[in-house]
Parts: sequence; C-alpha cells; structure tokens
Amino acid sequence: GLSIFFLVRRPSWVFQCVKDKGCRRQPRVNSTVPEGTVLYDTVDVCRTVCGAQGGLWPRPQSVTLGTHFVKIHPDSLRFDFVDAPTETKELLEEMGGVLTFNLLAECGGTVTEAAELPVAVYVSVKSSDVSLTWLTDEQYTLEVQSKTDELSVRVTAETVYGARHGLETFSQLVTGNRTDPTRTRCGLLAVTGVKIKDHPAYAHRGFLLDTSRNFIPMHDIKRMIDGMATTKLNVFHWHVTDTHSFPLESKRVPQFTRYGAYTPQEVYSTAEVNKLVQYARVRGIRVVIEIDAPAHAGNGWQWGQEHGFGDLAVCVNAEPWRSLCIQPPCGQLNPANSEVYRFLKELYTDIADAIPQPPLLHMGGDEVFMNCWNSSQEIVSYMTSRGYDLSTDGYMRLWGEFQSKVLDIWDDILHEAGVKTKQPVMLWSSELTQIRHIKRYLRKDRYVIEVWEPKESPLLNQLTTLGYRVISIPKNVWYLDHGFWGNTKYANWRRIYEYKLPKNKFVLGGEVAMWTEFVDSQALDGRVWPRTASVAERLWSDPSSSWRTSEPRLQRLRTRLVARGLRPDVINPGWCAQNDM
Ligand code: CP6
Repeated sequence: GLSIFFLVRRPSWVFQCVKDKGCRRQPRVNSTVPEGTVLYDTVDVCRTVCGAQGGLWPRPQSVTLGTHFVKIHPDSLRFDFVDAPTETKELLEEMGGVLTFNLLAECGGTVTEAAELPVAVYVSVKSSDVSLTWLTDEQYTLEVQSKTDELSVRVTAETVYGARHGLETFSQLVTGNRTDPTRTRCGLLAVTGVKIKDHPAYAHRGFLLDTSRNFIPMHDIKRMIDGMATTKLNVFHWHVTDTHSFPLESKRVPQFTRYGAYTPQEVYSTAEVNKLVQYARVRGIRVVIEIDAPAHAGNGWQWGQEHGFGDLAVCVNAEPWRSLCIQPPCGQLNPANSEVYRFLKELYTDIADAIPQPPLLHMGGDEVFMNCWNSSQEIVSYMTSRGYDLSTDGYMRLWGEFQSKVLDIWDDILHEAGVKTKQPVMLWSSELTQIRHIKRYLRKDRYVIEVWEPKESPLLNQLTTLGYRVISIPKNVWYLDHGFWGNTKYANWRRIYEYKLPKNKFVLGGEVAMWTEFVDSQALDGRVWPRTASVAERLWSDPSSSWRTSEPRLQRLRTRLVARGLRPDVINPGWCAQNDM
C-alpha cells in the first residue's frame, strides 16, 4: 500500500538530456530510455548539466563540462585564499560568503542531504589593485575536479573581480535537487569535470535605474544588484535625481532632500549609500551616480530664493508636464547664477566621498530645452551681456560653458582628494554631442558619451570615428519602459538579445535602462528581469548564435533568480519551461 501511495505522490515526470536537443520531459512510469541514459528528477537539474554550456548565464567564452554530479554541502565548503595579495583578502572573504549564501539559496536556505565530498575552493589572484575601472581585468579560469578526498574548485584570475566571476560561475554549476514526494528534502549537486576560460566582450556592462520618478527602496536596489551579480553586469548607473524628486541625501546641502524628497522616508542616507557601494563592490559592480544637469533638475533646487541665493533652477514644475505629467521642461539649472556652481560643488564633493577612487561621475546632460532657459529674464540678460545670440548657437555656447565649469569643479574635487590623473566623466548624447557642436565643447579625452539614440541612428558611429568613447543604450530596444507608455513596442527578451553593438575599440559597452515613470518597487522585478539578462549575455559573451539556442539556459537562469529572491517575469508557458525546443 505504501509503495502505491509513493508512486501516486511522486512527480509525474522525469527529464532526459538528449544530445544536441536539450532536456526532454517524459512520464516517470514506463519511461523507456536507452541503457546508460541518465534521467533527472527536475528540469532544473537536467539543464544544469545538459548541453554545451549547461545552465550557465551569461555563456562563458570557452567551456567543457563533465556529465556527472557530486553531492556537496555548504557546511563542508572550505576556501583557500593563500595565493592572493593581502589587499584582496577581505574582499575575497566576503565574495566567498556570497557564494555560500547563493548555494544555500538553491535549497531555499536548508540543505538536508549529506555531501559525498567536501568542497575546497582555491582562489588565486595576481593583482593587489582593488579599484573598479574600464581597465579592470575580469577574466578568470575555473576548474572543477572530483578527487578522492575532495571536490577541488580552482579559480585563477588577475583581479579579485575576475575571481568573483569565477565563483559566480561555479555557483551556476550547482543546482538544488528536491526529490522526495513532500519536497522537504533538498540536496546540492555540483557538476564535475569542468574547465572554463572566460572573459567579457565589453568592459562596461550597465544597468540604469531611475530613482527620481518613483522612489525605489534600498532593499529593492540591493535585489537588483543581486541580479546584476548573477548575470555579471558590472556597472550600476544610478540615475538618482531628476526633475520629479531628489532622494539623495547631501551632508553638505541638506536642503536638497528637504525640498526634493517625496517624503522624509523616501531618502537615501549617506550611510546607506556607503553600504550600497560596498555591497555592489563585493559583487564586482561599480556604482556610477548621475546627477542629471542642467536639464532634468527641479525639485530639490527650489530653496534658493527663500535662502537668498536667487533662482538655482528655472521653470521648476512649470509647463507643460503635459497630459502625461512626465516630460521636461519642468526644471533646469540656472547657468547665470554662480551659486548653482557652488552647490553643485558641495554635492559632487559628497558623491566623491561616497564612491571609491577613482570615482566615475555621470553628469547627465540630456534634453536641455532652450525654451526653458528662454523664459528666464536673468538668463537672457546674462547671454546678451556676454554677446551670446539667442539662437541655437548662443544656447550651445551657454550650455558648453556650463559643462566646462562643472568639469573644472569635478577636477578640483578629485585633485584635492589626491587623484593624480584627470578622470573621464559620462554624459548623455544630446544636441550638444551632435557632430556640428561636440568638437567645440566637449574634449574626447574627458567625456564618454552615452548614446541613447535608436539603434538605427548614425550618431554612435560618427562619435567613434571622431575618437570619442561611447556607451550604447539604444532607446528602441534596451529601454525596459517601452511598451508601458502606451505608444511603443514592448522590448521582449528575444529582441533585446538580438541587438549587437558595433565592434570598435571606442565602444566601451552598453546599458539597459529602467526609467521609473511607470514602475515602482511593486512591479520592479518583473519589468527588469529576466530581460536584463539578455543584455548581460550580449555584453559579456556577445554570442553569434540567435536567442533560440539560449532559451533553455535563460529558463534555468530564471529559476536561479527566483531561488535568490527575485521575482522575474515569465518567458513562456510552463510546458516550454519543461521542454527544450
Ligand atoms: N529621463 C531622463 C528620461 C529619459 C531620458 N533622460 C527618456 C527619454 C526617452 C525615452 C525614455 C526615457 N525618462 N532623464 C533620456 C536619456 Cl523613450
């Protein structure tokens, strides 16, 4: 009687890895398979070991996977960081902690099955440099071998960040396995016989999050960082302020959040920012803070008049906000008021304090509306007194002057902080970065231009031809908000995956953007994941194959994100999630 009960309660399907086809579902009872064929209890277990790259996302540059699993347990995981410079040890310890945590997550926090072999993780790092820049060497090699007395995991890398990627890849060779009928027991299976050699195709692999249109709690930001770490994205572009609200605390100028935060609770304190920066760094991610300026700045800047500093920003909350209540001009900094530069310096100094050296700042620089500056008598008089005409050319001069003043301010701050060489800053593409203006106003050794034109636009190639470094963020494919404004096509993961960046040494990489006019913490995960993983694989692996062959791996990545506490959107029906096509 008991065995019949068991048969009824057991999951109905088993999964077979079919060469070159992937995992196939079949009935558990009466399953007829060729002798020697292994059947797996769940599709996740099958996918972890099946196919050329198993369940790895992004796909490594070169992989050999064995076909066998070894049972492991987090309690018998030992790290050996002997072959690493002292400066890297503290970070490595934390990175090891993240690995252990992620392994546990595969079993929902509790691993009940015993290990066949203890795991020894040998990490070797050459460089003592722990800075994160566009030059950071992120390559690694990973070898997993089962010996008589241990499962040996060897990660070698130039930097700690390469080593981190190696540990991440190892975690993706491990899968939770729940086999018993009541699904209370769970074991960890690690693929053995593995050799991986891996490096990213692009140095800048970013995720942009806007926290001004709607406030995103720190807790949710950290979860996005977890997803980025899982997919080896390495730049968190934090579009922290905009016209709508100013949630970033400035110790030197507390008025910004007092006047600009939606509520006193919807503020990122300096202590929280410092913690986030460290949290990201342990996951191989650099935080790039953007204070959008001179446009996209309004709320948070209105206190000038009351405090005797004049208008710091003009047309704040002014027309048109249009029917959608979203777009500029609704606030632009006042370039005619010297106090603006003084407070920007205070704010930038706070940011330089928060970000590890050498800090990278995004200065914004998109969508300046002449009509806004035009509506201010003070600005018009300022222009007239300097002989700037009131046409496009005059406004470009005014804008160019603004950019060069704020760059000088940033250079001064870094100089005072002891940074020896001048650092590049990021800037959005705009009228000012059009070929007819850019050479006059923006030096190519100082600015990296983030191009948000549609993918068909010639601007990116024009800029690289002139020798400007660029980051690609094609607005008709890599904007996660598209489809939610009621007027554009939804960018699904397949379409996102198929966009290829121009191959060119001036193209540092790309970013995927989550503007938050139509999303807050409630819907964030599903809007961002798993589509952001598409971009991550494009930027890390730059595959020549189409999305088709990647879908099973993306399915596996998706369940892994779920295990790590994210709530990604669904990519297709459950049947497809169990049968590779
Ligand atoms: N906010 C800011 C935005 C956008 C940009 N900058 C944006 C523009 C067009 C689309 C989506 C977003 N919401 N500050 C442009 C870089 Cl389609």
